[in-house]
Amino acid sequence: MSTQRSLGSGSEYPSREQGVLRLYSMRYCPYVKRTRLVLEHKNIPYETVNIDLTNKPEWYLQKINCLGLVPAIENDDVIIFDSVIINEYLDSVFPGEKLIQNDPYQAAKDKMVVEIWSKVVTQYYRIFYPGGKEEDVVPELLSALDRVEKELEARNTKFFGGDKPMMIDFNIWPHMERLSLFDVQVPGFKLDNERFKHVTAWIDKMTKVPAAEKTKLPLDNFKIFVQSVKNGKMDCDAGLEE
Ligand SMILES: N[C@@H](CCC(=O)N[C@@H](CS)C(=O)NCC(=O)O)C(=O)O
Repeated sequence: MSTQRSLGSGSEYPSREQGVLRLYSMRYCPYVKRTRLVLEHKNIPYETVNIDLTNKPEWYLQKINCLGLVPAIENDDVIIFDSVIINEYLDSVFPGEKLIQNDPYQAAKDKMVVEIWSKVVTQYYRIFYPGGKEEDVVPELLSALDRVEKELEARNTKFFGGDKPMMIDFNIWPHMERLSLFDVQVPGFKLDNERFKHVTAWIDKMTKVPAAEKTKLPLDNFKIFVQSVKNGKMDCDAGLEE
């Protein structure tokens, strides 16, 4: 089974079929999207159960993730939460080409770039939530992004991972996709493709990766979601028909 509308407090734990991997999600969560990208890219079949993060089901906190965050996955007796941990597990357990570099030093370098990227994400959230002032945040966000631009320039590759997208690309993409649509939050915002030459070229390439196309953020619904957050009451079902 797959739910669309999110489940909240008082709901029943949805019964499962053996052998079907379940993704616990919230339709607009960028961390969930990291895992969706890997599931899609590796062609791993899965079902989705959406969680109302404003009113979490008791069973979710008791059985799946005591921290109450999405994503989490459940596959028979396996329960894992946190996008990076889940993605590493999926990459090592499921067949197909590996998304994490074989060389431990290269794999560590990739994770360091995701760490550098996470400083951009921190600034992004300062403006995403009510009260964030763009004039304070945007300059800091852009200078954090300068460091990412430098990393990509130094690598001199099409994707962060090389000739094709790797785990590093999928772990960075969800928030970068939002940055490329940042004028939803900051009217008129556009990434300067001189200052961010390598990053903007990478964005162009990533939008054409099949897993990214398949999980593309639905812009109209995302706008409704952003507005609900700005109004102080996040609507996890934003854009769904009644
Ligand atoms: N480090 C976690 C972060 C996940 C996260 O922050 N998810 C948000 C939704 S985008 C969440 O579940 N928020 C619920 C809450 O904070 O209570 C990961 O990478 O999975």
